[in-house]
Amino acid sequence: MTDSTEQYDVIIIGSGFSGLYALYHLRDKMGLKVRAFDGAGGVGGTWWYNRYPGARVDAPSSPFYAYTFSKELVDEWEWKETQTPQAAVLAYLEHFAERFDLLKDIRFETWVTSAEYNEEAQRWTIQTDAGKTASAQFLICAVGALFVANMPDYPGIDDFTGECYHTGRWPHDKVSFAGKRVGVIGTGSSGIQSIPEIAKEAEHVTVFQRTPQYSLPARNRPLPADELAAYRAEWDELRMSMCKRGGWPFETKRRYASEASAEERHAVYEELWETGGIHLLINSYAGVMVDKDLNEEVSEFVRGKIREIVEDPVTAEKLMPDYYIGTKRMILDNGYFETYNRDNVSLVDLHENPIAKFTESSVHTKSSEHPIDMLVLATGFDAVSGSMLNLNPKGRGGISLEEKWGGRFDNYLGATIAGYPNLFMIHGPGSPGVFFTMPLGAERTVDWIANCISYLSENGLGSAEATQDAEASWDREINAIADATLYPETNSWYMGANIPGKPRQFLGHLRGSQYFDRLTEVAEKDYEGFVLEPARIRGASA
Ligand code: NA7
Repeated sequence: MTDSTEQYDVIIIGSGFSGLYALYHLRDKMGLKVRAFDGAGGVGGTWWYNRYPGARVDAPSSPFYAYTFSKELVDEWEWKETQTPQAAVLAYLEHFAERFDLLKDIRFETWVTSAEYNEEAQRWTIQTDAGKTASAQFLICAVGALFVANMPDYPGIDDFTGECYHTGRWPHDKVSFAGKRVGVIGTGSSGIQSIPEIAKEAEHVTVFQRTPQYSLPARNRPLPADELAAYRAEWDELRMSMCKRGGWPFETKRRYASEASAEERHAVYEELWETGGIHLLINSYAGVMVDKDLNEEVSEFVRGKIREIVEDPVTAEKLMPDYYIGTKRMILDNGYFETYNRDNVSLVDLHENPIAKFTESSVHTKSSEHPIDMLVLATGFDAVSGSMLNLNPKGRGGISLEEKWGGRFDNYLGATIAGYPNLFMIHGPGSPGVFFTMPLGAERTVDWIANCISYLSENGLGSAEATQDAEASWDREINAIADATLYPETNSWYMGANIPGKPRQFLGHLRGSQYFDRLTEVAEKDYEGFVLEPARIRGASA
């Protein structure tokens, strides 16, 4: 550490939903000295990067994918559609940052290149690619669950000389597809949202599909002013409901499949398909993610819909998913399956016809050549753990996270790691992050971190560090929840299965409401599962 080292109470990495709220809360509500860093050129996190055509929030509807803590903010922001488009989410976050005067405390276009814990000082020291060194008692990693792009490693892919874009790193300038032959690899949310938009403009779109997906109609529509007003009028109840229902604001129907005939169940599925959104999964019958027979019935219903929509039966069969619906991240679309009825869209099933290589201007599969002008990689992310490993902090004894997480992403409460005192993750492995409405989840996690920081300060403590025993019991706790469901049956990014060589481990906590109760319980038990060390240096505690 040098004299020029900037000193803070808290350093935050990232300025998406989580990082911005952390900066606001810790600085303005707690009076701490806080600095945030972000490699991006502006606020927004995932919404800054994912500018691909068709990018939208996909659950639950506006205005619930937004901050919930400030009624004034809820009242003043006008949401225009039920499924907010990327540009509108970004505009909202820019507004938030300006409204609360956050920009002056964020360093943009500044990557944190190292983060190291100093055991003596009980502080973190970070270095940036701008040559700055900064130190803080607490390090909050708001680095995003879906940030590190998964780049496929096909032979010759670097030889391709046409335009090439990953959906998670989309250019800021408008990309024109007009007159172009576009190849899209990947049919997750990003592929399924972007393919219909690209097809409207491109000369031809060839979709290279590794795994067929279930997708439900989003039924995006303008959000009428009176509907928004009704949400505002009942905001406190709706927020409470989100806290109780895993981030979902509305009452869900309590229906049991065993009490209905097959015809009655089918009628319910039809009604919820027409309603659109995620309703088919959460509002049909209890236990869809647990009961194999029920799940298979819902899965088959959706397969039937795909057969109905897609006119060419050969293409329809290639689009048929065969795993339990919902066990890969559920997708909401605006006309995805219908897109295959266009003359300018074709589908390559990579299971029967795998990609062999790329050349300057073509994709060669086992049995065909596809000349393309542009390649769109909708191939997803090294999800949840990848962004923490990208940061690769060094904890006690200089142990890097890469070493610690070589075989398993051990953590406590999805927010802390043994060996990494005073480091907090938001939406890390073991948290409900990607299973809960993320802005609300971020608020509640930050509130808990803030309370922990206050507790340390009030009690003359310098550090909090999870124990390895606490990590082991947390691992058992979250796996017991996941193992009681169908999620582990499927190769998904929830299981780390999309990245070659990544340890297989369920990467989240499936019961968000229960999770936040557990956080409260740990705090009420004076941070059970943590070793709390006295502050070594007078006044070191924030
Ligand atoms: P996803 O959901 O991980 O989807 C990535 C897609 O790319 C998926 O269809 C993958 O197939 C496919 N993929 C990945 N690697 C390859 C290679 N090497 N070859 C062919 N196909 C490949 O990422 P998204 O960006 O769509 O969505 C991420 C989240 O963002 C989403 O869940 C929402 O939360 C928002 P696979 O299914 O793995 O076989």
